Amino acid sequence: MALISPSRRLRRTPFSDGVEAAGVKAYTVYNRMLLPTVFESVEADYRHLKTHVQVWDVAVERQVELRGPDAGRLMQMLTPRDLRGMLPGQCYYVPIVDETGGMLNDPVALKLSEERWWISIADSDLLLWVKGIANGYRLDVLVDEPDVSPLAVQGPKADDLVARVFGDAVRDIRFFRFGWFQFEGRDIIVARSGYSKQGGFEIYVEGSDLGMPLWEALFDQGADLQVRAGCPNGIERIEGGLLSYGNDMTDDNTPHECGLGRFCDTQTAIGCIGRDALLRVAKEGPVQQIRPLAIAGEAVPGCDRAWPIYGGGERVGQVTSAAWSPDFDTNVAIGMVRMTHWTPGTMLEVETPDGMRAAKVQAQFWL
Ligand code: THG
Repeated sequence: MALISPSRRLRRTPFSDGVEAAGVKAYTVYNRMLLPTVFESVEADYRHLKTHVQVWDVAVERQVELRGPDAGRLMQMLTPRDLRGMLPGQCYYVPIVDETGGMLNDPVALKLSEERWWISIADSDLLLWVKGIANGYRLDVLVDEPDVSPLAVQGPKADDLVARVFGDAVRDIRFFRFGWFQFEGRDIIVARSGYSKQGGFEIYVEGSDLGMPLWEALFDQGADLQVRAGCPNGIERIEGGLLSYGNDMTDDNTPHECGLGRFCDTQTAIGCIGRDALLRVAKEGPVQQIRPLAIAGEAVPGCDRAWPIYGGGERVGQVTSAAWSPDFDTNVAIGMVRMTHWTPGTMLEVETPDGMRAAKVQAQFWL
């Protein structure tokens, strides 16, 4: 592919200087911002992530802030996950749906207080939908995108590295919880979360001026831990079944089709805008659903368009993400598969750019 021309519309991040100095080799665009995809090579980055610790510029995970007396009510209007039991200091993975039950985004929501929430979004313009709802319903809430940029620290040595910078108390943060920690005299949110299955943290850097000082501190403190710049890894996230909005699902899919039914409490999520639509589709059950697939043969090329899936000569779905897995010695893939062919063990055929390949529906993801 040709190069992408830089411009002001394609936003840099507070960490871009560090990412460039670390020798980034490729970017994608996410929320109109630069997201690194390769440093050494996708396979070398994968091995390093699973062995050591990496610092990821995930500033593309923009925050939609809700602030005001109606913040909690607005948050519940956006998602079919029941938020009544959610406490300040918790993170929830929340499907966001429109009035048809279609997925608009699959963010992580942070409850800072009863009247203040951050929605840490995937790649779609959620801010516009949320502003529209807030204004259309005349809610008493401010909705905007604050100057907050997440920096992820992922990998088996993440606890050691983050403890050196923020203190040993970070070791006590539980999964999908966060606390406030000091850096250079400023209060910063540190959460135990991140877009890998290797463990680690996400640091919500508030104020772009803090970006490079924090980046430098992590690299200064992590030299003997073999810390490197990294990024969400295209192999590891498929092994782990972490979905990618815009790739693995779009607004044409319901949360149930995406396998996110466990994050929907459609009966009790009173106020959710897509609730009636989801109650209807949940009763019937989905007719297609995301499945892990192992694709036979040599390493497949990058999946930059949906690859048709066939079963008994008929089209029964599509592969939306795929990569060669060194650890599992097969191509790992995510596909949307029709009900008639989604049972684990079912043999299918996938039309890849390199020709037809055999594929097998897996019982679960690899990590
Ligand atoms: N962290 C934060 N913001 C994000 C992402 C993130 N915004 C964009 C994107 N990632 C949103 N999508 C996801 C997808 C999966 C997860 C988080 C965000 C995730 N899933 C875990 C899993 O499936 O194992 C845990 C879910 C749970 O049990 O609650 O972490 O990564 N800040």
